Amino acid sequence: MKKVLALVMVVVLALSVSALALADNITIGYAQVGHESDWRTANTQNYQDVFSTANGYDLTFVDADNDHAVQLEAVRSMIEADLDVIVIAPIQSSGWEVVLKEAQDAGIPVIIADREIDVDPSLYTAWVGTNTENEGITAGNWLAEYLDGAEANILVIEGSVGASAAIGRTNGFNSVVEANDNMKVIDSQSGDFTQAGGQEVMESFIKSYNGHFNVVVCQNDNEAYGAMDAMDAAGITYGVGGDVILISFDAVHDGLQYTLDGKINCDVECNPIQASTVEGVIKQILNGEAYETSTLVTDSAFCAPEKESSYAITMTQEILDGRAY
Ligand code: GYE
Repeated sequence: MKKVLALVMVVVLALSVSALALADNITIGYAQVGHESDWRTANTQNYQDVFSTANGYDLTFVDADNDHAVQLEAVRSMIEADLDVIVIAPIQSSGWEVVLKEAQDAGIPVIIADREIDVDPSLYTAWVGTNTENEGITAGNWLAEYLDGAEANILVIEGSVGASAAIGRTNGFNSVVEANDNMKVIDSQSGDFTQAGGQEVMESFIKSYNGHFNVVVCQNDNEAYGAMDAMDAAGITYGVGGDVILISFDAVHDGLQYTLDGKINCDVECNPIQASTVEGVIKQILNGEAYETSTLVTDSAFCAPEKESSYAITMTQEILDGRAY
């Protein structure tokens, strides 16, 4: 009997110790956009690795499947659960005032990550992400230099409507187009940052403009994979020596493989590995230290091994081998 009692006591003790350990963990909510792209999958994995139980966190992860209303609801339940910190990768840039005010009233710090939102910055605690307008400018500059004055009739497959990553890349790229008389955007449609969307838009572009375009810009790698499938099916060649110059964004592993192979001419990087930077800011906030209210995750651009560029690094096997995502 005594033995049983001792055992029960040990179990109770062990349970309360682990409950204590859990209670000590920092509770983080991550309201993720969805799973639309390889970039997104890498970003999710990165958050799960960094905000793990072993690292002292309890992560509430919600995949909002590119639905703004679902994402708002996810944030609301995180506020209700009184988490220590909420991180939001906003699907769209507008519509955030009310829920951010609710988080603020509840005293929960909010980090906006990856994309940007159109609100007064006093409504959130900090921002960590990439400069997508600069990415668009880099793509435009790479193209202007590559063309060397030749005519460009450009089709753009944009990212998701209302997403700052799409708005920024469009604005940045268009600013270079406007400054170059030889460059013209003949059409621009959303492929929703997905491979299926990229393929669908490219198929309809081919129907409307076959023979009248020589540049395709896809605002992420997955859209580029879809556009390649559509061009393959229509017998249109692209990349180094092809009918069409193909530009992409993200520079995830497969995108860079295509760049190395000369199928994508230029792939502008957007780094999905942002969780450690976010973690650094969270630690400062929770420790009551001074923290960065805005942290830029920097990235480069890569081009096919055909022609040197002042705006992109020439792709090599070593660069590809060194990629973690
Ligand atoms: O380019 C795309 C993803 O917000 C920067 O979202 C991110 C974009 C990225 O779905 O692949």
